[in-house]
Amino acid sequence: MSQSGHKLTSIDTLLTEEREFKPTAKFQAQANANDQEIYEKATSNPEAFWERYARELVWRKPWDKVLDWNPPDSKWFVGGKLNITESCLDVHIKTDARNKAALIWEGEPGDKRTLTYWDLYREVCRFANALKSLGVKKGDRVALYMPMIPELVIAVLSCARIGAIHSVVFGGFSAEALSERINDAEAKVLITADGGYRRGQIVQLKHDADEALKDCPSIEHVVVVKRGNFPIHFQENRDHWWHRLIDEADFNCPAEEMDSEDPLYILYTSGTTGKPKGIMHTIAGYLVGVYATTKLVFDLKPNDCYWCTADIGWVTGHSYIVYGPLSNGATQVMYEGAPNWPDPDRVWKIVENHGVTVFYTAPTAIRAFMKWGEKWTVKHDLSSLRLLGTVGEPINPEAWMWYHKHIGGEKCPIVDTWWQTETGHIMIAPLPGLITTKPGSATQPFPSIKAAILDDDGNEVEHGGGYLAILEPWPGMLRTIWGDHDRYIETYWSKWKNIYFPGDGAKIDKDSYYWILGRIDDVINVAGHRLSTMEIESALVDHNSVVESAVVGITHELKGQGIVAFVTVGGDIRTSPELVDILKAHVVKKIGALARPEQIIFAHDLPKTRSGKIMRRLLRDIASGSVLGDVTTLADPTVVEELKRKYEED
Ligand code: 7RM
Repeated sequence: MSQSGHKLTSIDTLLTEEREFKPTAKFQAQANANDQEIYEKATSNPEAFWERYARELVWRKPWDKVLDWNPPDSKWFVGGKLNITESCLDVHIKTDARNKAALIWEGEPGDKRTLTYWDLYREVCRFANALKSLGVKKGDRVALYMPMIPELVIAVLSCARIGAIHSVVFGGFSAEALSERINDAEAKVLITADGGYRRGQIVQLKHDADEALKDCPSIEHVVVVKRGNFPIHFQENRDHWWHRLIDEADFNCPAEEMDSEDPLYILYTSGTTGKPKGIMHTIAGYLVGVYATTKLVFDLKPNDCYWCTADIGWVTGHSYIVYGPLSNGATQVMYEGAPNWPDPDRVWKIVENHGVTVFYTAPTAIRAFMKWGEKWTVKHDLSSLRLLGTVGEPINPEAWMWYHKHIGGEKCPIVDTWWQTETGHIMIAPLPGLITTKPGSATQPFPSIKAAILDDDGNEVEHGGGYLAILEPWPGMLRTIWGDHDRYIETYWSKWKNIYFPGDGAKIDKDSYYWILGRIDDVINVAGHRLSTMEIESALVDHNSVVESAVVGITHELKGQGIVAFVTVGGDIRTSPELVDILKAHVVKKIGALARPEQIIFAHDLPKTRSGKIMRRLLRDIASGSVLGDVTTLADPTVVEELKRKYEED
């Protein structure tokens, strides 16, 4: 049901984007996927498609059956035995990759470390033994609250090596958020650090962890990495220095044999309401999914230098920093700090210094780069780049074009990848050697993935907008919400029968391309028309003075809802009442009078989650004069306070 109470069938789509970018013959010739047949074959036999990639990985015992589908419960590679770290580490130290860089790490202050596959293997074995010495066993939960340092990758893999279930909690979360997650998973050990660096400041991880642990009875031990020289409180018997523990630990740690369907990790996602959901993934299907998507979508080759800018505290880091790239034997860059520290060209400096070839980031970061301006990108030689990716939100066509031109030098394919914490791996994205891209579209489902646009009754929308749906199971799908299988069924499987409901709106065009329109909860209803925030925002961003925008609906006497647009302008643009009129007219010109904003509010910044997604819910509260809802997941709480003040003045 919509906010105004009508029954909804579809979303009206207004914006049209005609630009197209074909893969070059040169790119196609070298691509990991360069035969269109891959799609047809995968559609006609999805299980055989995944099996092919499963065979490229390390198994102790092969599976008896690829899929056991008992809706909404799936089991993949049934009967298989493996340890995921053997596909990420052991396999590479037996090949030429043994002495190749696995992680090229840079700390925010400028310190650097490089770990080869051999180094990483040894460190993982040592720390796995250290965890064992603390009594951690197969099936135990271990919480991680760490900065983006190599020890975070090592700790994740060490858990997997001994069959413990990791639960990474983003280092920017509060003590309260940490304790809630530790308690839900009943974690036995917490791994943290004295601190980390962000914008030149010290993030007091151990201090916050101590706060959190006042209320966490399940925690028996805490391991602390010494990242800096930060004074911390140390509790004898409970707390252990990482470096002391590994000093005493053996370098040899045989991997625990696990079942395909044993849990690998829990990762919490905070929805708009209720407590965070512990999304649970199992081992084999997830591994096969991240391995194949990394190989085909990012087109990784042994000599690539890959960089995903996400934090490992988010699923993007789990799948496309830890398990996907390492199972592919990739060399990757990892960076600890802020993208604009000490200057807005830090990211481009890293790309140039390390010769990054494949770069994966979020639209929110791209819009920030746009705002900071090209003077920072032209300072660096970005010619090593050959493929770009985006994830996390719909990318506005103008941001896509900017990325294409100023970062990709008009020669790099862009892979816009739609997926979720729940899906585990990429679900809709172009294969860069095969698919013509269109700015703002995630293009086509990954081979074998069966997506559709449905209406409320589950009827397929053939052209136009509606709810995105996934019709068949896929290997990396979540298996449950930790401790709450009913909520799993209720949240994802009760909208239609045996069909997965991701909660996003999307439209499909004449070429069967998918355009993700954002979260269903954000859809605006103007005079009976359902408008996606994404299209109005993209119309605003299309104007050359605007770099970012968020639109929300507020109650309107006549129309049901009226549109309020929050707008951030480029670094050198002055705002004025004239600009308000110009922007309103621009939206009307781009998509029609229906989408004309009632109000435009200029904002320095928009409220975002710590992973960079715009929180329209809070803007709705501001625009409708309501009491602000939950602000605990905001990256910067001062942003809403300022906007609230500003809105009240306007
Ligand atoms: C990977 C990740 C999931 C939600 C998802 C969408 C949005 C993600 C795209 C996107 C448009 C994309 N996991 N989303 N990728 N929207 N185009 N390429 O972000 O669990 O944190 O978020 O993010 O709404 O449902 S997540």
